[in-house]
Amino acid sequence: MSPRYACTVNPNPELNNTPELGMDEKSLEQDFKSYYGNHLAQDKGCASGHYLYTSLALTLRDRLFERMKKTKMAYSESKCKQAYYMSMEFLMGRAMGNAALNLGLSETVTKAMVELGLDFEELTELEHDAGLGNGGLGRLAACFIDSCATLQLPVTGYGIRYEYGMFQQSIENGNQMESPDHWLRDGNPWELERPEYTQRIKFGGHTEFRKNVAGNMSVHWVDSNDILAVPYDLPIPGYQNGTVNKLRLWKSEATDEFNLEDFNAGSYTEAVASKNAAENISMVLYPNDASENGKELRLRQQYFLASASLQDILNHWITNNGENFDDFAEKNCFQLNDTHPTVGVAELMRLLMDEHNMGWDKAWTIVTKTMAYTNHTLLPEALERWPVHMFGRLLPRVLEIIYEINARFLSEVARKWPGDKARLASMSIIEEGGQQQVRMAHLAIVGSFSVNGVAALHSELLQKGLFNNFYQLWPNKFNNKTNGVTQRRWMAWCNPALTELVSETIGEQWVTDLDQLKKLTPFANSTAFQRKWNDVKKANKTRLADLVKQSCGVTFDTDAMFDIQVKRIHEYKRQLLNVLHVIHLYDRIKRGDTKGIVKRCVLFGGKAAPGYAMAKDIIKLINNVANVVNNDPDVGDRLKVVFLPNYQVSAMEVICPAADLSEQVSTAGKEASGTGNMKFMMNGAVTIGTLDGANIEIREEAGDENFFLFGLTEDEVEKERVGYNPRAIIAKDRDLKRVVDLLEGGHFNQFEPNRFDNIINAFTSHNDPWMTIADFRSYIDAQHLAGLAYQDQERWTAMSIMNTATSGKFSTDRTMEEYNNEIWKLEKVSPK
Ligand code: 26W
Repeated sequence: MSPRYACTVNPNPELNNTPELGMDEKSLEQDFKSYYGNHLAQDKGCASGHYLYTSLALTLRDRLFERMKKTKMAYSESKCKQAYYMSMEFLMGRAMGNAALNLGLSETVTKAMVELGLDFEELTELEHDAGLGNGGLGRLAACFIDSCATLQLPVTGYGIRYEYGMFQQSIENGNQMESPDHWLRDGNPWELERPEYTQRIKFGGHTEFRKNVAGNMSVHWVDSNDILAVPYDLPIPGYQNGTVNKLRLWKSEATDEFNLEDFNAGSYTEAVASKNAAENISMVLYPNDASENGKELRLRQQYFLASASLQDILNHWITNNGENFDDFAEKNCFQLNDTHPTVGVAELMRLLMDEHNMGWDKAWTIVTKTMAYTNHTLLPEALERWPVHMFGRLLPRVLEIIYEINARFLSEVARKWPGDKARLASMSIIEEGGQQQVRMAHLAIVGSFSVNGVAALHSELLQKGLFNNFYQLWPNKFNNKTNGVTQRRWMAWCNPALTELVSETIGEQWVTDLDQLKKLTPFANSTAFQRKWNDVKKANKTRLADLVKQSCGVTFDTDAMFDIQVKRIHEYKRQLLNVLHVIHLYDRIKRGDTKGIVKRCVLFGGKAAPGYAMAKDIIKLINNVANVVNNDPDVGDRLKVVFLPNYQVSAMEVICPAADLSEQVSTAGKEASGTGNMKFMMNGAVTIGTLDGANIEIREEAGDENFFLFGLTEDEVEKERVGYNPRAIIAKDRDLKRVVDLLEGGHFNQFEPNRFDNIINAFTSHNDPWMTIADFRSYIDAQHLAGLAYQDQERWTAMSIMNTATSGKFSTDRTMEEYNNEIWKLEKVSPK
């Protein structure tokens, strides 16, 4: 407890008997008016949407915190085991619609707002997305904590309260422009600051070894520059079950004594200004997914998260148990979301040994019984490594501990494989040669009792490839947990029309038991049901078409097939392959070869890491191709192409209900899982995809006949690499040749000579890691089949229904049950 907020008076117990808040229309209306008129002091003047939105948010928030307190009480009274989801990213999106839905207030709020002359849906659209994540990994964390609350699992999220989230993207002359996302500018009504749980974090300085009177050695980390971590709590409501878990996000602040030296030297302003350095830590989310860049500030962020969260949990433990840690490992579990919070392995050792006087072996037992690691990528460029010299300068004591962990680990390896120097070097936590680096994935595996991948293929590849040595040493640590998404946000909230149709057909249980969707199977070929299904899809397509018109000025015909690829822009995801197909269609239409071509509206969306030049070139290419295609009268409405700017969670809520065809076209073996693929499937889109990530499991569930498969398998990709010759493939394929000729002839960059040379050089190179050209023919053929299937509306609708009906596996409710049964082993606790 921070001294600033120490209890100074004996509280009147009556204070804790807060009267229960009403859940009826009248109570909501009254509270809304009170927030609007009193708390926000609004009067007759202009009714700014901001105040209206805030009044409703505060009204709902009260009801969330009321339940959060009860949930916390239930956990502490039952003394249950708890798990902590540690993640540098929580891509929450908007909170209001989800809060109303999970509180069971959707209808009541809608009515109450009508009474006040307001529109609930309009109010929800005023909310700024909480974009505290890059993509899949961050959104997964958000879906996970939603499911944990719904399953009544005692799980807390720990993350960083970035002042600036994922950058805002706009498009100028076809190029991506970035601007800062100051999402907190208008305040965040969903958060509660808890300064009493402030933690102190050390950086820099050095270590000293001292002997105490008893002759025992102790280590002291001294002369450090400390900063403060102040927690902000966000309520995470379960679905209509009274449980509200919490997401605790840390903000960095300067300590008051920060730079006391400057202060004493008379540099008052400099001393105050140096607060900035401390506050920088939680200032901005790093916008790179899948490429580590070794920046010092990023390591500071990681340590800040790990240390603040672990101290918080230890303090809580000590409040209840004193300095007795005997049961700590039975009662606590940490799930590390990729290697980003992995410095926590060494930090927990440090806290237990240096701050709580524990010996190495006992501390190590606790660490290795409580830490579990999830890997989210096989791409070597995404595996985090930190230069040892930087690590040591920033976190001297933590580096010493890592060295000791490594020494003990390597002697275990040497016992198993005597004399195998090469293996020792490849498994070491410290990478030698050139500049020494700390390999965070190795630290995570050594320090954890569980290591999992995020889809069956991915987990298999981890064991066979990347982490094979570790798998040989500890086969039992390794397991798979196929990802999912929460159907509360990704169906019930974002697709109300489908929700109504599904619920009136099979009941409402699917909202908490997604396997129930199987019950739709018998309706797949019913004419009456198909008609209703198509009406829903049509209405959702109209909603998306409006958004496209408004943001891109392009008209989408809702009779056309909506063909959609939205995700981060990355070469391995092969937006380029999709563009080549678009150019192919354009070429055919121009030549009058339109047999079997279905009307298509192709939509792209996604952000490129600001430093990733090739990804930015791909955005430019999409826009240039779109420009040519959309303005060619010969093409007309046969083909439309747009790049929708600023793709984010709230945009996906409009996009996925409207999709007909879901593009999941990564090079096999490269996409760990994918989760957008699951959102599309749930909402009745049919996938065109490779045998990669969770696509494999999607196809297994949906059946081959409801999935458009193409491309090399992971094995084949690796074989084809040898002697790969894209130019030879191009020369032999007339369609492909014409596409490449158009590109090389500058057809899409008439006034920008050589603009796409880098792209052309990349996909025609013998060394193209993504093998785009190798999959072209097979992709074009699959696209053709998809087009034919779409023309047979009855067949297509049946496929669409079957995709939704078989999407049950891809609920994070299932994923969380598996994490819990096989890793966390928590008991479910419901509040009174
Ligand atoms: C060091 C920078 C950095 C940042 C983020 C490296 C790597 C990442 C993540 C691992 C990138 C990511 O979001 N991975 C995605 O995780 C999803 C959830 O498991 C998977 O569905 C995606 O396939 C995977 O790309």
